[in-house]
Amino acid sequence: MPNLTLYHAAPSRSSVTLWMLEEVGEPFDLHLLSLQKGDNRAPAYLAVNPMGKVPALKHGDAVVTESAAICLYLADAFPNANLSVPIGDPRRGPFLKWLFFGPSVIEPAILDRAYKRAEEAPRAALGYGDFETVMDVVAKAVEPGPYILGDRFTAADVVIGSGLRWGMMFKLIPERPEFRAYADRLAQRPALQRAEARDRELAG
Ligand SMILES: N[C@@H](CCC(=O)N[C@@H](CS)C(=O)NCC(=O)O)C(=O)O
Repeated sequence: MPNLTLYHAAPSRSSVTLWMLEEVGEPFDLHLLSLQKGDNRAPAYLAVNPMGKVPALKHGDAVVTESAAICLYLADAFPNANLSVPIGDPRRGPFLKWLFFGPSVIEPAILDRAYKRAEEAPRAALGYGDFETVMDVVAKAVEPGPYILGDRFTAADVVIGSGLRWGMMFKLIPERPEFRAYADRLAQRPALQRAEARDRELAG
């Protein structure tokens, strides 16, 4: 019996971690929740993630929440999948930077633009600064390719790639040629194709 369980709603932010699990290649169970039916607010699930949000991952007795944290956890827990950058390797710095950049910079920049605040916050107070700078920085990072750290695909691509794919799909970010080319490269990955097919099946 797999000792990995993903609490998942299809499709949602937990799809990021479904893709990551497919990249890792270890057997896992899916515990499907319906956000529409409010399964995520039921006491049994709040005992797993008191935030009432997906994803959550159980690995034995360990529970990990937050999609980027789950990606990093899996990358480190299963080194044979070669999706992490080990401590001591100088590329560990950029690897962590991009893992954190997804949820703490790209996502808030996109959502603040989509849902305007009553009062605009000063640039210096916003962790992401401003939307245009975020887009420029990410475009420059993914342009050389094929991946965000160069020739090695890592968990950071799952996080950053998912953000860009989602942003373009909902037209929340400009479809820059650098983003499109990077997303197209990622779309070639069999693990992403498997995760998408599974989500389609689950959502259908
Ligand atoms: N920071 C969290 C965000 C998770 C999140 O917002 N998940 C959404 C699905 S896309 C959710 O569970 N929404 C249900 C709700 O808040 O009621 C992460 O990246 O894992």
